[in-house]
Amino acid sequence: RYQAVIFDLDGVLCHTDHYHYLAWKKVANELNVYFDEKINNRLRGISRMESLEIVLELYPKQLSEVEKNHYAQMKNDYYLELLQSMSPETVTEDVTNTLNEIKNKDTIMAIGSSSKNAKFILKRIGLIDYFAAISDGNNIIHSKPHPEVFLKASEYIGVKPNNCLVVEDASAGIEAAISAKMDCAAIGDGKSNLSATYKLNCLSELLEILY
Ligand code: B16
Ligand code: MG
Repeated sequence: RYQAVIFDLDGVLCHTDHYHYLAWKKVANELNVYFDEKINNRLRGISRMESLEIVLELYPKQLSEVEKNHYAQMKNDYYLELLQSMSPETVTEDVTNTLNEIKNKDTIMAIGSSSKNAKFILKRIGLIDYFAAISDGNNIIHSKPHPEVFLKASEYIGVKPNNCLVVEDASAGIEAAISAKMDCAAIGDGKSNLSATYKLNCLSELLEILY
């Protein structure tokens, strides 16, 4: 039934979600606002500027657009620094084995990520060649939970939404998949979202759903 799998990136194929946390934590410290893992979970899957708005919820003053851009830039600069430690060796066996199995079965694979750094990360960790198309933060206007990023991915690969399965770690992403009329397998933090079609304890459980 599923002709294609659309993977989210952060929190699914790699653990850049922790780097996002550290980078936002640095910005929060700079602004002297409280920030923890629970707040960070709300940032999963949403865009950089929308994430900043959530970080600023506990900030007493109103920032100008220039100041907001400054903090968003600061976050991304630090995030990019943290990404320097990523390499093909940081990819888990669970991820590599699963992608190889899916490739062998000729199921199409694509990326549906809100990140503007998606291609850079995929190149760094050596996974870019697995994907027939990459839909990311650079080709969308609305970020998750809007379905645009997944609808664009399905358009790029020429597979109808109904025949695509999304893998997500974020509630915003699960909702985006459902609005795109795609089934969704939730992993990690996403498992607590009741709307997901399937729940995965590890990525290779995807193979049981697909074949
Ligand atoms: P960037 P995903 C998302 O990636 C992250 O989960 C989210 O925390 C981040 O704010 C967003 O990308 C934008 O990332 O600042 O690199 O453009 O989970 O959709 O792959
Ligand atoms: Mg994610």
